[in-house]
Amino acid sequence: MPGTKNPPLFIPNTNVDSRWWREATVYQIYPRSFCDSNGDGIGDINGIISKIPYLKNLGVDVLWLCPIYVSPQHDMGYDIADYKSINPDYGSMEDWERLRDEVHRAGMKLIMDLVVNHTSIEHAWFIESRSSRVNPKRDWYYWRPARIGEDGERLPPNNWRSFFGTGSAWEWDEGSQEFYLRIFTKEQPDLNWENPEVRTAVQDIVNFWLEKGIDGFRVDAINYIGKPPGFPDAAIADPSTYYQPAMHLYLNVDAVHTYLRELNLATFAKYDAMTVGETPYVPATQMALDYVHPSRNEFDMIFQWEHMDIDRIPDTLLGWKPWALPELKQIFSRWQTLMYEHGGWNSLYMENHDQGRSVSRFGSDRTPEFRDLSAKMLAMFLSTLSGTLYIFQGQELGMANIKGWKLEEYNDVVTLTYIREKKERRIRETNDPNPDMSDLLNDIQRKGRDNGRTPMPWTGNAPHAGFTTGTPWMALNPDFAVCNAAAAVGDKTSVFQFWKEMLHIRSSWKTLVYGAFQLLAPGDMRVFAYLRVHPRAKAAMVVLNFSSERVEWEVPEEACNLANCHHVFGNYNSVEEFGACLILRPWECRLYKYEHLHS
Ligand code: TEU
Ligand code: CA
Repeated sequence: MPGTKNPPLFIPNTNVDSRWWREATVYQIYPRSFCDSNGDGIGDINGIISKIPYLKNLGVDVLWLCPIYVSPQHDMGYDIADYKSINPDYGSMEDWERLRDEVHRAGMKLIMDLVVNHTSIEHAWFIESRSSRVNPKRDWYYWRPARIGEDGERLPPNNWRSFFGTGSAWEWDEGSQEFYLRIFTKEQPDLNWENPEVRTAVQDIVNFWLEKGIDGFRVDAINYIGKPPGFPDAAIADPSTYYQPAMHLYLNVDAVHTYLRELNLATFAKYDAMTVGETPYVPATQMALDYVHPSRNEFDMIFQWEHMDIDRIPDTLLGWKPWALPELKQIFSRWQTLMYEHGGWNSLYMENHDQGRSVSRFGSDRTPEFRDLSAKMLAMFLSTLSGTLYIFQGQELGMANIKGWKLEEYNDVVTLTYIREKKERRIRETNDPNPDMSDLLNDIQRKGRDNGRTPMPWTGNAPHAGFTTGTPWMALNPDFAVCNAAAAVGDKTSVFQFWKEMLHIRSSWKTLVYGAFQLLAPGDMRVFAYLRVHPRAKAAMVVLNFSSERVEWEVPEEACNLANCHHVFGNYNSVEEFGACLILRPWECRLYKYEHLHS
């Protein structure tokens, strides 16, 4: 190691193999809001096909479609009524096959969303199941008799709270006089995975799509599929209500791993498919490795949630709380290190259809200039970490959260539930039938799921930003005149072009995808900086100013001693010579390369 007195920084992990998805960048499409081809106001498959050149130009490798199956859309397609048919809103199976072929012809892959913790209440399985207590499919879902309270009143089988609010996780069925479990909305009954017939039916769906030539799955809410034996009551954490948070009881139970291995061996393992499991409430410990370690045969990677929950008040749906940069650094450092040291694999994301826009949460949307700079800074952040990279539609434009909507304009079921429950409580407490609720806007503007779901702004000078020639199913983010794809593609200095360049740099620099991660200056409140080191490729240093201020940053000794450090890319034009102290401008990001340093 020339030019340094330090010992090797890392013992490199030689365990990971070279599967195609490791170096891939996945682009997540929310089909309803992507591109409408026939003027009905709803994005569709043909619209996606028309944008393949745009996606190819950006440089992504895999497209992930949020659910496009038949669904009554109580939770926007995450309530599936028929897993093997396309919702007519989006097109036909022939359209989908054409999409698959066009994506493959363009040299990209296609993955789909698999939602099997629950079905829709309109799924044939559930219709049968609820039809009578002796129906052969009764046991495909969780049915339980009522519990009788002290005053003879009918109570749900236990005190679990729904994940989507503060009410019960159980729903009473008048017809068959029992409760069914539904962790999410009442239109999303949980499947009973204890029943082997259910597991076989799920395997059949997965193989159906793999046989059709898809390249993998994002698997929804998958750590919810095992339920604790006996459905014990949750301890009382919130004395103000009967229903209690019960995630610690129903998430990550042992049986989940048995079911996942069985599923994997019967399906994914037989194809060269990639899998990413969505798993809220999994910490960076052995628990995470249990899902992703290659020796486990469960998933290739998971979506961990710790950074997404950093600004959420625990046990609230959308309650916002301030966060500090050192905490974010620790979260990423833990995940990067855990996977590197144990041969697991990370997924890298800061946005999806359930989240506010990253530039508004982790950067700044206060001025157009800051938005632009901080969106680029966040792009450099994500694309210089180890793992498979995910970009959510619009993130490549630096789209920000919606400003200026009134409470009544929000659509999403989580937001509506949040408002309704707060309102009911306020009415009870104040006796005012029409209490002022406008204070909730602060939380919703920051964390509401609608922020990620507004239609894609394709151009600044057509009605509805060129998303549709009709009436869009959901209003657009009002800022589309300044933030749209046509403007971004045509401007060399845009966020889009910055992403494109970062993906290009990443694709030819193994250190960024595979290297070890070493956090620098962990306590610094404004600068997030780290080294990336690989045994056979050049090392990198990334320096990110997570603030609107000018910062004089002393380069820590372990990064200073390394030889021949030079600037590769950043979001400002001119950058001073590398030295012991760097002057960082607001939201500045810099990527450095060490010419002679391997580990
Ligand atoms: O999300 C799972 C999940 O845990 C979410 O409930 C998340 O915590 C919430 O959206 C935060 O506001 C998946 C899907 O991504 C989501 O769109 C679905 O609503 C949910 O599953 C139910 O299928
Ligand atoms: Ca349409």
